Amino acid sequence: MGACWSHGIEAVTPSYTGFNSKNVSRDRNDMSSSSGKLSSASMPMTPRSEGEVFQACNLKNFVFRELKMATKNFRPDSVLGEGGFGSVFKGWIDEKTLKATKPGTGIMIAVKRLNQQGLQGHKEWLAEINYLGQLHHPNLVKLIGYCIEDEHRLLIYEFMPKGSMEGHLFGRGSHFQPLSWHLRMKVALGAAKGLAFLHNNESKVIYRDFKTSNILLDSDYNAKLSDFGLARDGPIGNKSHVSSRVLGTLGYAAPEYLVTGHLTFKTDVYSFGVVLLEMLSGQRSIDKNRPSGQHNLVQWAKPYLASKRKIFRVLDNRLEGQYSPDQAQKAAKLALQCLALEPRNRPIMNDVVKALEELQEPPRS
Ligand code: ACK
Repeated sequence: MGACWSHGIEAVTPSYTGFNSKNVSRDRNDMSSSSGKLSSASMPMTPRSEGEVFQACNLKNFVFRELKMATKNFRPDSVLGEGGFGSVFKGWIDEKTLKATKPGTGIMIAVKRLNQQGLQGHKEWLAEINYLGQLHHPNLVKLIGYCIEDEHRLLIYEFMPKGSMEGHLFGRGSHFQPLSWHLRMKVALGAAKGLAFLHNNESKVIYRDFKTSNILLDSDYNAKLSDFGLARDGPIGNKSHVSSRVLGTLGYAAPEYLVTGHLTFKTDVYSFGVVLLEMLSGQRSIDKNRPSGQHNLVQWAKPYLASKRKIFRVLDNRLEGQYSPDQAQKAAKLALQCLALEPRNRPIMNDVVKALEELQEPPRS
């Protein structure tokens, strides 16, 4: 979750992905890029006209009537979940022809349908097509197609059977068992690889909205980043940053970005640190229901992360016995590095990937 926020640098337009009541020069030495693909490598990803975006991506343009059929008329029992942008429905299509099939046959898809209030969110909808239509990597969710018809704006994705990391970390009830240490480290690594791929020299994209609700999980808990509505092309040449309106989700944004509006790859690294801390602690980054002094997880936890003896106060007690002191210390140290106030003191995502690869040992029996 998270809260709406904006910052007085520029006026903020509410959009489906940024602000809603539910949520707000590197070397080319990249191991994660090897398994990823960019359809049009040398082309800047934005800005583009709508026509250019549709042309550049190899996506199916769905007819609204067909999506209605595929989702049983967007019936409430087809709803997978709600986001600030609208609802996500499950549906069925034929694997080869991508035509809507009878529910229960073919392959499952997730259909994100934007709220139809004055086409709010069209820009983010287009950004998602622009980026996910061109960037392909095992740790980015696969966009299959889109639909634009009258006021309708929809996006069609591969179905992710385990939903979002947010649900697994913070979901209540018997449906959600607490995720083990091993699975948390696996998800952290997958998500880090996704970000490292975005940051690499060929993509050079800043994701800008890294949070647990944007990490989706397949049946094997492989993490895939979703929701590219706020993504931006990173700085090129000798530029250190891109300037932007401050958009994102409260509790995840880097402090210098909030103050200056300057976006860098290191702003994503900070958000990664917040998510890693949420995974280690099982606590939301912002929670007004915690005792005073603990509402902001990063502020509260940082002093403990820095102390070998005290990090256990931060770690999720549902994980007890699943990690060694050495693993706990390494993970806490990594989170602390990502959360460094000075962006240049944060690691690059390739180094985060390397550190997490060392934390992948299976659970002890
Ligand atoms: O945590 P969840 O079950 O997983 O609830 C949220 C909700 O929709 C709003 O984002 C779910 N969701 C989003 N995209 C997908 C997808 N591609 N496959 C399955 N569930 C999805 C997400």
